[in-house]
Amino acid sequence: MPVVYIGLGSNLQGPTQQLTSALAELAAHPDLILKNTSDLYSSKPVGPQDQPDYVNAVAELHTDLAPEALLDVLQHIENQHNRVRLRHWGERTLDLDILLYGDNIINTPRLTVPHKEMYNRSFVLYPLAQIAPQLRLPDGRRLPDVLLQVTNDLLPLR
Ligand code: ROI
Repeated sequence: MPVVYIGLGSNLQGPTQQLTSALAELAAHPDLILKNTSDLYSSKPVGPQDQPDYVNAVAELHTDLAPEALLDVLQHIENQHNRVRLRHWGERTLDLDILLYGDNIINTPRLTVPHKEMYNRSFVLYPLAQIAPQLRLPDGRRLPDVLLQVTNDLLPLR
């Protein structure tokens, strides 16, 4: 069964609760096995600075769903959280991003995996490293080597 890593983020409408309930919904989904969850972290916004800090986490899922079927599930959960997106790189209620889907490299109109920005983002890489410290990425690099390029500016929340 493919191992999938999902990034979770929120900075509106009770971000901690948004992530906690999204994780419970992932765990309860019949087609997903929630294997592991990072801590929740507070992070400064990437993008416009006049928005609240984010809460971020990463989860490891196992699933037989194809990538776009998984995306449908994630978008359904986002929509149940009254997802609002006010501007590009702006505040949002809940973001669920497929970061990695096994070793697959996916480029379709709906989906780019590995997630385009993940290699630059501390709020993805450090929670990911917490649950998969020795992960090898689809391009062959090791996560600990990628981490050396990115400053850890996160604050653990629990
Ligand atoms: N910034 C942080 N810190 N965390 C996020 O999850 C996040 N998500 C986004 C943008 C707007 C790029 N900035 C973010 O989509």
